[in-house]
Parts: sequence; structure tokens; C-alpha cells
Amino acid sequence: MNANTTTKPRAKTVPRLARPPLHKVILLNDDYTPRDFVVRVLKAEFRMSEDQAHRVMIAAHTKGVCVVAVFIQEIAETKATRATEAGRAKGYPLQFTTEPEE
Ligand code: TYC
Repeated sequence: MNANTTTKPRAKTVPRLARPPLHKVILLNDDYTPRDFVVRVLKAEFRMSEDQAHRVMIAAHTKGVCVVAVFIQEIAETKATRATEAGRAKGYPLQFTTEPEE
């Protein structure tokens, strides 16, 4: 850097506009879908590890529902629909729903 070079001060904070509201994807328990199938769908559609997917499946199984992840509305709805459809394609009543995060 020579003596004539000036450095422009950099802003420390990037001003942010309002963040888009997030929506939860919720997994519902049922009595028929095999546990390993639920785990497989969670891994495929939500990119979870075996461990994470197993934990979420067990939580839904024992409590009735479990929040899988949060996304902007369009992504949440697309993923919930695809995951529900994966169960339906095999004749299972597996259900994923969405709701806005408070
Ligand atoms: N309750 C199912 C069974 O016992 C397994 C299951 C778990 C299904 C979680 C859905 O969201 C679910 N085979």
C-alpha cells in the first residue's frame, strides 16, 4: 500500500430488511407407518442424519407431533407435501403439516 492510498471505512453492520416469516414443518404420529419408513423420509426430504431422523421419529411417536424444521412458507409447504406424498405412494397415512412460527 503506498502513502496515497486511502482506505474506505467499512460499515460494521449490514442493514437488514424484515426477514420473511418462518413456517414449521410438523410430523404427526400415526399407528400404521413403519418407523424405518418415517426415518427414511426424514433423511431424504429434510437431509437429516440417521441419528437426527430417528430422534424426530421417536419424538413424534411418543408425543404425537414433532417439529421437523423451519423454512420460509413456500419451502415448508413443498417439503411437507412431498414427504406426505412419499408415504401416500406406499399406502401409509404418514402426515406432515405446516404452521407459521409465532
Ligand atoms: N407410530 C408408528 C408405529 O408405531 C411409527 C411412527 C412414528 C409413525 C412417527 C409416524 O410420525 C410418525 N409404527
